[in-house]
Amino acid sequence: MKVEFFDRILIANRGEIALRVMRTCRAMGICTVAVHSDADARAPHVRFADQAVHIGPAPGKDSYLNIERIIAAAKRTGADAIHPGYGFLSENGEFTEACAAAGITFIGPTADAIRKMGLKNTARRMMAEAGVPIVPGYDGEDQSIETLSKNAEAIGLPVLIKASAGGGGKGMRVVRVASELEAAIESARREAEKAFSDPTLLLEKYIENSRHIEVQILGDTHGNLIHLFERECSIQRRHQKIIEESPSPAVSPELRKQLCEAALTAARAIGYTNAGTVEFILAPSGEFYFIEVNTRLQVEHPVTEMITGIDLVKLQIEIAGGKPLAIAQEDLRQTGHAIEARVYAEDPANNFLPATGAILEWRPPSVSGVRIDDGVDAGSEVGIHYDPMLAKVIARGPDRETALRKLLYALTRFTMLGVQTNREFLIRALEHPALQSGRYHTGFVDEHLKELINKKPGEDELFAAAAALYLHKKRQLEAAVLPNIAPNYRNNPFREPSIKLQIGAASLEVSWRASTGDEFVVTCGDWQATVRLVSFARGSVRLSIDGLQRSYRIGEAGDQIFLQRADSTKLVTRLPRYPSALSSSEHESAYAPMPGQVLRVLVEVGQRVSTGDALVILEAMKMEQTLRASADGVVEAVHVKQGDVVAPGDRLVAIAACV
Ligand code: MV4
Repeated sequence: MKVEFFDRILIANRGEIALRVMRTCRAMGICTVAVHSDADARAPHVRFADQAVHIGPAPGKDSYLNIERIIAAAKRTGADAIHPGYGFLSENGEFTEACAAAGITFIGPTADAIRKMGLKNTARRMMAEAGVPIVPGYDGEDQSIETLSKNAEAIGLPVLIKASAGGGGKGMRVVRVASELEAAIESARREAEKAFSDPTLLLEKYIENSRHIEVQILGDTHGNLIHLFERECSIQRRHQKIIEESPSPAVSPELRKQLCEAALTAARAIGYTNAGTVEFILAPSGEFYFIEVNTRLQVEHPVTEMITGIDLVKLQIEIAGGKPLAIAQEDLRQTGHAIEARVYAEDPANNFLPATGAILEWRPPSVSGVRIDDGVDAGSEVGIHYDPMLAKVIARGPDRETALRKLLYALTRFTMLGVQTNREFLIRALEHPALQSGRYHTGFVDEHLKELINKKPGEDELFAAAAALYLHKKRQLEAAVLPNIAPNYRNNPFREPSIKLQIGAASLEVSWRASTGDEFVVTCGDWQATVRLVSFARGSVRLSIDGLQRSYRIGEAGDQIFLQRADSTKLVTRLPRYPSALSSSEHESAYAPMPGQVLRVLVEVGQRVSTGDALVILEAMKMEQTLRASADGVVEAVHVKQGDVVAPGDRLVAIAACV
């Protein structure tokens, strides 16, 4: 028997989606080829693949976006098809054509479909013609300021200006007052030209408080077309989705029929093949409108897989191989409920600034009904070159409440240490009454931001106590095994041991007194508690603090100690117990850690300072940041004054040794 199907597929992507595609290839008995940049030589997707090809330096444009290198890698390894994942080259018509020219099958829609849907004005016109509801607006060729202004007035404010070639919110402007219209058009036009080399704009009535709902579609090359129901994606921040679910709490069976029918009409109008998504916005009135088509497998596709039991990647591969769809619309059911949360390396309290660093520990939990698609491992470096999404956690249940509870539980049990993530932010979002009720819209994150990032009071002391007792116990055990290692330890057995720690802007001194066995009386400022060390292992402690027993996972990197509890994570830094004064030739400086403005200068030249003393208060990323002395000494120079705007790395205060 001649096997005509693919023998080997190259995955032109990285991270979780490369792994996810490879798992299906493996299940189908198809060999996999990974590609990787310098930064990813030992990445999980590279290790999982049967073969891997190095394609260039870390920046995306030199590696994962380099069409020539990827085609060459496919030829070299004899891959007969390429799966692009999402992002990178997944919606690039030129790449699709380059695959065809090289005799390699592109697993996705045609170059024609990608190009037509990549231009929002073309897509809008096609949909209008096909009878799919579109938002009142203007998508004409005449781009003169007069015509655009006239049309904006006719549509009525508020108006949303969109870049035709746009994506990710680039070139988008909401205009609420007529006097700002012209300036907004000009600036959107400049941004579109710069980002997409295409200044074409379109105008739409801006729908306030809308929900973002999309329908998954699949078409084969034999004219069969199906939908796989909707996904609700309204929990986003700056066009980055965070939480997605299906079914949408806002969609009735009647509305679902209309949405899915509209999506099929859209797909038919394009002659769509392979997997795609038709996006709609749902107005508070219950009316819905087409906004765009995504011509790729989407990040949130597992939500659909969990409620339909369908492997979308398997069907993508079969469709690309020319097979007719093996399932009919009547065979598909939306069973139960699924919710996905995206774990990003970022700091929500710092304007969601991407976080970087080495992952010390990474332990996805095993919870029935919960799927975790991750792309990193302990030892992975999270850098600046790629998308900061580390993992997706997707939970399924017979109903929404069960799915939500399982997702929350999985997030509380997911150990991730070493790099700041949005884990706690996700937990708070999922616990929020507005999300739990299902009555939310795309303004959810902005509206509730304060509640979602607020720190719980009194937690620092608990974490400081956990860190201190962990270090104490570790030192004690090491001293018992190797008495030479800590010669100073217990140099005075009657003195109360203590340790200085920094958590955020606070420096805390934790001291403890052993009573019996592993029971301690711990003091930290005004806080005092009886703490029992229930168990101790490398990387974790279980403590009973005034009778409440909980586990803390712990990762150490030099003086930095990362601690994680079910619903909270802290970075604790060890400070020298007796801060050493600078020697006469040494200098220390405080530098601006990020762009900001000087709110207050707290020291003057000649003033003596001790380690940890506040020097300057900056307002950066809308937060106050206190910069502190890193050594004992004398202020030698103050380089800034109140109101100054500073850039990252600018020197603020210099400290010299005391003489
Ligand atoms: C809209 C809209 C309201 N009215 N169009 C289009 C691209 C997608 N990423 C967001 N899009 C929207 N298009 C009209 N006519 C609302 C959104 C939208 C949105 C807009 C601003 C800020 C956040 C948003 C989140 C989801 C959807």
